[in-house]
Amino acid sequence: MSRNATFELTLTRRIDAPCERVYDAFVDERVLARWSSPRGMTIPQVALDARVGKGYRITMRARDGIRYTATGEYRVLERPSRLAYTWQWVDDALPALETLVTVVMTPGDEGCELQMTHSGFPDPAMRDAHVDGWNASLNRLVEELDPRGTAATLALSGDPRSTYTWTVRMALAEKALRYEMVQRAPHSPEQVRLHPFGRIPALRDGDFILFETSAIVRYLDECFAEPALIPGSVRERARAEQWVSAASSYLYDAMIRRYVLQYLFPKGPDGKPDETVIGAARTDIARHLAILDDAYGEGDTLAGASFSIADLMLAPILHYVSLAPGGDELLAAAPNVQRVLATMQKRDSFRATQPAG
Ligand SMILES: N[C@@H](CCC(=O)N[C@@H](CS)C(=O)NCC(=O)O)C(=O)O
Repeated sequence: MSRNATFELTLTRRIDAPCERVYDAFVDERVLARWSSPRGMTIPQVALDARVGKGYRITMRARDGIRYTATGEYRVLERPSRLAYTWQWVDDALPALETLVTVVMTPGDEGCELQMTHSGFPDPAMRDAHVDGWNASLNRLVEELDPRGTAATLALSGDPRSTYTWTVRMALAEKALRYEMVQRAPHSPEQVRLHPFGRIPALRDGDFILFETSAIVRYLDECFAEPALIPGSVRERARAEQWVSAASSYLYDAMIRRYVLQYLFPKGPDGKPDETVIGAARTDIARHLAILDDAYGEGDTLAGASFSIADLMLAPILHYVSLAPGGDELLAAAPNVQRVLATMQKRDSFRATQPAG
């Protein structure tokens, strides 16, 4: 390590597990292979000999197939409180500089306090380039060891009745992810702290906060591989994006804002639903449903052969239309949409997330 290599990063995690298990997760090949890369990457190879002076080799593989390999030598192995090992990337794309990882584990009231320091970076930029990767890997470590699983890092803020929140909840259910549902009203001060525009939902993953339903579903899809909710081919991916955009820009506006919400929160004369607004919305909805009816044809999905983000956006919107006064009549004129909605309503992810009442 060079004498100028003075920059370091320190991250901490409280893990609901004994320090022995946390320590072992760093030196057990099989466990290390489950967490030692950011989500969305696989770990095709882990080999190690956990003795001072001996070493390890970890290969990570990104979705685009590019492999990144780190190797190093163990310097300190004091179970269950401390370990230190050198870290060096062996790929051309990354700096082959030797750095040092030190992990200190301290028993706390609720499990183990972990402090990880990665030191020896020659400049702040190189140090900063490692922060996201470590944060994401430590999130996986927490999931690996904490009985609450991903609930330890994933929290969705919103209202289960909102169509956008429901879409994200369906995505989480499709991927069988555990998470904490935090009930928040739009524009509440707590929500504005996560989502500067005040809308719902927003996702928190550890210290990473994300808003906009489509971005959240894409993030979940990249982080948690199966089942894929974003189609694999270029054209199908573009098609999915087309329908996500149409759902947000046109369908939500007519079907939810100007129709369903007019009944739930009437703003017309005498506190009644505004029939003028509803009449105009129904005209647009009939047109929109005809477009969707054509797009679905005899199929059950909008982009490619599998259920995707596009269908996830539509499921709650169409369901609410079916519940609104006169909604059945609108849907009856679009038999393909009616059939697709019935299929969606039978999905486990739909049933598991259907708002109460
Ligand atoms: N573009 C946002 C839209 C989210 C949104 O509009 N959510 C509704 C609830 S379904 C909301 O927060 N409405 C409050 C408002 O319109 O001020 C997304 O994709 O997440």
